[in-house]
Amino acid sequence: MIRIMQAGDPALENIMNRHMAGKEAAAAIVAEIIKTVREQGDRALCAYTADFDQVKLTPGQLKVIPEEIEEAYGLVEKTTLESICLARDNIASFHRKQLEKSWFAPSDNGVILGQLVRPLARAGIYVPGGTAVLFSSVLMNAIPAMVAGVKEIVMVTPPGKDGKLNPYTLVAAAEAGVTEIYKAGGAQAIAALAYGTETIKPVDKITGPGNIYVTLAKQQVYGQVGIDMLAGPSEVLVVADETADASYVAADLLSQAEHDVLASAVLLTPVESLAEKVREEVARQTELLPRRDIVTRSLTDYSAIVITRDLAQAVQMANRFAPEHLELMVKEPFNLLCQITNAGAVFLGSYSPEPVGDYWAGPNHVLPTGGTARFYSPLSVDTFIKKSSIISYTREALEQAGGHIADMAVKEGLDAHANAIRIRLEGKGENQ
Ligand code: HSO
Ligand code: ZN
Repeated sequence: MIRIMQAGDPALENIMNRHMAGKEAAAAIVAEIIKTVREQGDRALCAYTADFDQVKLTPGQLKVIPEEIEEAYGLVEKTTLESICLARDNIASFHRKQLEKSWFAPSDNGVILGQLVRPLARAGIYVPGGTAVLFSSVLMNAIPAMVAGVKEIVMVTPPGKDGKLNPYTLVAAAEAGVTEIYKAGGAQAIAALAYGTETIKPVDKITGPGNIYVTLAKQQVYGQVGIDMLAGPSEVLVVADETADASYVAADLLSQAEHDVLASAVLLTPVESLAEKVREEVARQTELLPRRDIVTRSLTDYSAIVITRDLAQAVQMANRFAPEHLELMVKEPFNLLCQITNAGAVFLGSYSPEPVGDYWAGPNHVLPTGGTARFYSPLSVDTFIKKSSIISYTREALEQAGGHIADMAVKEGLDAHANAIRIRLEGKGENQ
């Protein structure tokens, strides 16, 4: 069960240094899977699906057909379809605000500089199977791609034991603008997206969360394709003061603890009585949860209630932890926000529990984990665009700058570079 400790407790280091436990052994297995899919294509993909997912598919059955999507619509409750569509609209509207325009900056001497913004041509989205099918992640990956203008949005996800895909996943994909769906999961699906098989055309970038095998596969194919980030188990860190409701804090800690046995849920508070109450509440609420076995393990390993000297120390520790989700359950959350430097998403006040962000509000729920919020950002429209720099010089502008450029080139020992300037300015070109 969750422990209470003081801010200086050495056990905290283990939680601070959480990420990708068991990495080395899995990396070798993943490398082998990628190599085999590169060499054998669909045949390997189907063989791994038979092995890992216990589903026998022929290459012709990998791609989801329109009838399967129609069937899924028949299985999803009207109310849930409505929830999916409303969430989609919130997510789309938030992400539309992220769209960047191309720009051109002309100068007096005729020079035009600029930046062209273009969507990726083809994006691959990984959607995990596992103990809970998170169809909300389909929305969170596909919608930014659609808003960015990506024409081909390809989804891969492992089939269930019956060879079918989860109907909510299929409906969410259809509603979020996914254009192709394949029944494939694990490192083998990542390899297929990166290198292509007879059935799956390679993509430009792979996004989406996954287990350690999927994450390592993304790391290993990076360079061949782009990736969004290396997402690990979910985390929540709550900073709370005496105004926080212990039952809310406990519920929010549990909401992330139930994701994974490796998930991390941390409370930082200077208020000892709150710490005690939250511990009792966590114990009470855990008993009522269907996933209490998972919760109990994640609360024991990577979770803690930490008593800090004051709120300032809590903020300092939160910044070091760089959590995926940070909840500020304090009297003046916006004041504290000014001091936050590292967090995937920040939830302010008592009525912004983390699941509001998981499903609904609009910001993306694919967020940096394991302390990587120090340098990664949430998944966004930016993930699915790229930029080209624009440079247009006139003869006049080149005459002004040519001497400097040629000089720098010669000093680097690159005479051909200098010649590309001189040939234009010394009147030796064919057209002069
Ligand atoms: N909290 C997870 C996302 C999720 N939660 C999906 C529920 N469904 C990512 O950190
Ligand atoms: Zn969640």
